[in-house]
Amino acid sequence: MAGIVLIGAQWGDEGKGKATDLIGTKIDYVARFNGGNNAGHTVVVGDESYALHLLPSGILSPNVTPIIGNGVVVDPEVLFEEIDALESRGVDCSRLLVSEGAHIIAPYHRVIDKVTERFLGKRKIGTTGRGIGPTYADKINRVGIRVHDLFNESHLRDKVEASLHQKNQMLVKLYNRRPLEVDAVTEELLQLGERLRPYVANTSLVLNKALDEGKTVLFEGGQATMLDIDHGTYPFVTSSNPTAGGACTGTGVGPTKINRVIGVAKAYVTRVGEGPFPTELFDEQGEWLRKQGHEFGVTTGRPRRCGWFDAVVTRYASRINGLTDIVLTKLDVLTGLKEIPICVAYDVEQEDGTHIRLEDMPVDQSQFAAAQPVYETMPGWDEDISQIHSFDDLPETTQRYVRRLEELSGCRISAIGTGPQRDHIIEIH
Ligand code: 2SA
Ligand code: GDP
Ligand code: MG
Repeated sequence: MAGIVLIGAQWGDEGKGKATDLIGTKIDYVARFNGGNNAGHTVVVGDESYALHLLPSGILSPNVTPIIGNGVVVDPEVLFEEIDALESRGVDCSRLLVSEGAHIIAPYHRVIDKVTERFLGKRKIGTTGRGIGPTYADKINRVGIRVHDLFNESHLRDKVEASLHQKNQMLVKLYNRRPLEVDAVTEELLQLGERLRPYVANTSLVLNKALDEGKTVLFEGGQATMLDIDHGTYPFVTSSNPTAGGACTGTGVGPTKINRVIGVAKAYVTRVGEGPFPTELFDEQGEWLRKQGHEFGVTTGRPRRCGWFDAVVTRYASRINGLTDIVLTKLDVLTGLKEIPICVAYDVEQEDGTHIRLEDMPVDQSQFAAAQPVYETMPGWDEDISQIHSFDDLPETTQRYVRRLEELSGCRISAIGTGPQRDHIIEIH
């Protein structure tokens, strides 16, 4: 039995898609457990680059069964578009299984997401606009629509009515928009359900059986630790649990079935959307990282905010997720820097003017927003590391940088990404 959880250790876009696919060659199932098509994974296979949003990365490996778990929010239109696009490139998607219990993103969730952001004004979250927050809000409010609801017309109509009741009042009174029609929405959802039907399964049962039979399951997180609704930089977070615990609730698999938790961290940090980011660079060095690392959103194309590696964040991610390993990606992007700063702690000015040094992530977000990074500086390297396949062959200064990050993060670094290709990875034994 092997349950492996793979999550983002920072603010997302750490290169989880690549790491998933790398492990994907040795595994039987890849299950997504949180988020929806707000995620964006770029997976490069040979000369082909695939941008995946809702589908698990394992879809690209023919021997893997890809699963969309109950914790995911599914926009069926986006799912079909993604399936069609992959199938037109020769990727077989027929193995896909979608949980009966996953919640559906309906067109009105996308509208509410965008309207809410507009009304929040300068307090906006910087969402992807994909309807993620409003769909999870319906789930928690107990007026959500789940995949299995799409197969029973009268039942579905009742649920749509309950779900639209509140929203129509809000849309009409608050936002001066037209109310949504129960019949039209029900009809649209029924049609989407027909196409979804062949993929639908009791995925908790499938996964538990597989684990009991000794198969290997990779639980693939979308977004990342610092975007977690409970443990992230609230309210500048997504609406799900991208942390390791989410793998259990989001698939219906118990924690005793998880053996390994891998956190993916970039050798620097990026963030998309609003919210505090202590090591953010606003100067030409930030611009340089964005250019070297091609840091633009896979889903929205937004430029990503860039900054130096923050060891307080990865130390926190190690704790919150119980990490067993870190995969450190994009180390090659730092090539050419004379010196590389690493944030080892935060300096926070108190109301009375005194300063405190924080080694651990504060829960109080006003403290986090005021945190100034305390840097330690390591020497850089000039050599091209993308063709190196063994840790011992890396330049001395590169090895020292990695070892220091490992020490500060409190978790073993078991692999390093040295380029965007699938084989640009060094495993450290
Ligand atoms: P949402 O849409 O409700 O989940 O947005 C809430 C916050 O979560 C952030 N978020 C992300 N951050 C990084 N990467 C994400 N996926 C895409 C990618 C992003 C893109 O892989 O590049 O293309 O823009 C992702 N998804 C959600 C979001 O920025 C908000 O801060
Ligand atoms: P995810 O959301 O965590 O799956 O990451 P994204 O796919 O959004 O962003 C990561 C980007 O980095 C992708 O374009 C990957 O191809 C690329 N990438 C991953 N690992 C490496 C690496 O080690 N070096 C370089 N240069 N690029 C990488
Ligand atoms: Mg991404």
